[in-house]
Amino acid sequence: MMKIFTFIKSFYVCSFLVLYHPFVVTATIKPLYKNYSFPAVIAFGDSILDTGNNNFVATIIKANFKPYGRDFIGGKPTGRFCNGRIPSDYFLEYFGIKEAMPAYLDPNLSTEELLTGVCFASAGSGYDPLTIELASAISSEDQLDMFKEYIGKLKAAVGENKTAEIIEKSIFIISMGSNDISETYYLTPFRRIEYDIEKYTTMLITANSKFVEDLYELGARRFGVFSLSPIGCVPLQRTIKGGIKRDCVEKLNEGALVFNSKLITSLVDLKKKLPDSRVVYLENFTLLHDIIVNHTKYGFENGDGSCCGIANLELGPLCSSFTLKVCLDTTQYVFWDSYHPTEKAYKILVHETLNNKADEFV
Ligand SMILES: *[C@@H]1O[C@H](CO)[C@@H](O)[C@H](O)[C@H]1NC(C)=O
Ligand SMILES: *[C@@H]1O[C@H](CO)[C@@H](O)[C@H](O)[C@H]1NC(C)=O
Ligand SMILES: *[C@@H]1O[C@H](CO)[C@@H](O)[C@H](O)[C@H]1NC(C)=O
Ligand SMILES: *[C@@H]1O[C@H](CO)[C@@H](O)[C@H](O)[C@H]1NC(C)=O
Ligand SMILES: CC(=O)N[C@H]1CO[C@H](CO)[C@@H](O)[C@@H]1O
Repeated sequence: MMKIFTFIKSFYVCSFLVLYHPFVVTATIKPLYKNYSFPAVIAFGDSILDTGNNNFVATIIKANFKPYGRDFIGGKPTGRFCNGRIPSDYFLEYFGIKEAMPAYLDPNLSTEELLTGVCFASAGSGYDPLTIELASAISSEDQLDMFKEYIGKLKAAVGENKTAEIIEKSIFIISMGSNDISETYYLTPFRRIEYDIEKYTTMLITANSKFVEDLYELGARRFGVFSLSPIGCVPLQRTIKGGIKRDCVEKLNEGALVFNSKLITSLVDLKKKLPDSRVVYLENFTLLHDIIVNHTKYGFENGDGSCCGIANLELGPLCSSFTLKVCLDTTQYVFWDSYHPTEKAYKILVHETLNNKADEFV
């Protein structure tokens, strides 16, 4: 019985993929992680996780044109800020669910896609309302509203009880805060008038806790929250603030570390406060810092430049078919554009992190 069901399910998924997404024909359906089955992974946050929602939003922060997606399945630009797949996709793959996470705003989503995980993240987003205003991205509140609408769709498809079960057993990943700190706080003057970095990060962490609690109220139980990465070491910041040697901008990295230490504490508190929850801190600062600085150890030739562009400033519309140079071999670069890692770097990060942390979601 189980076998037949699995077969029918695989057949259904594969035919769907063949018909509508011819670039994902090799999707492997392997529903068990050890002895546990996570039905779906669902993502909220910013460009680290956005798989294409911004394609449907009036913002200039988009990546649905070449050379973005050059190494993605089918070589297709999808709106991912990367040459290929991003952490949302690698989470799903790690747990054997599917190869790629569709954006919730994609109008062509099948029921099967909804049931196995979609993305609500929006590039440029953050917890600070000013970040949303500056980027015209989808706010955390709006991402939550989209999620409520999604729950309605699941109920219509599989009923109340099955929906509750899916929400309870699935993994919710959240990545927010980078844009608040590196853009809104350090690049514009507005917030620094009222807040020092201590107060500002406290505000962000409070917003993160509220976001997790709101998801919990809606039935979610398994949360993974990303730490901030070494935001001072991205090619863009090195170029504009790193001086003649393009050093990492320590002030930004320190801001990220303040955020991370508060995040660790707040996640421990949340875990205690929310019965039956798993709240997992997904660290990547240390590892990404090591990958950037000691890049040769990981098989990269270039740790501080961006593959797309010549000025190490190219991002979004500046990394397009008009860009003067795009590197030939992306696997030699830690960074794809002036802000975002390549898929090779992302894959190392997700695998290392989940090798340490995946059991905590069970
Ligand atoms: C899965 O469950 C079986 C039977 O209970 C057990 O023998 C096995 O060790 C479990 N495997 C893992 C990876 O937990
Ligand atoms: C949705 O599918 C239709 C028909 O295949 C296609 O024309 C359209 O471009 C698709 N829309 C998106 C956003 O992928
Ligand atoms: C849904 O769950 C409730 C409570 O466990 C149960 O009473 C009800 O029969 C279930 N409904 C369906 C359609 O399975
Ligand atoms: C780079 O590698 C050296 C030697 O293993 C190590 O001491 C240092 O901490 C690493 N740098 C980073 C930023 O991780
Ligand atoms: C929590 C976690 O997974 N931390 C890891 C981050 O990366 C460093 C460097 O590889 C590991 O040592 C940590 O265990």
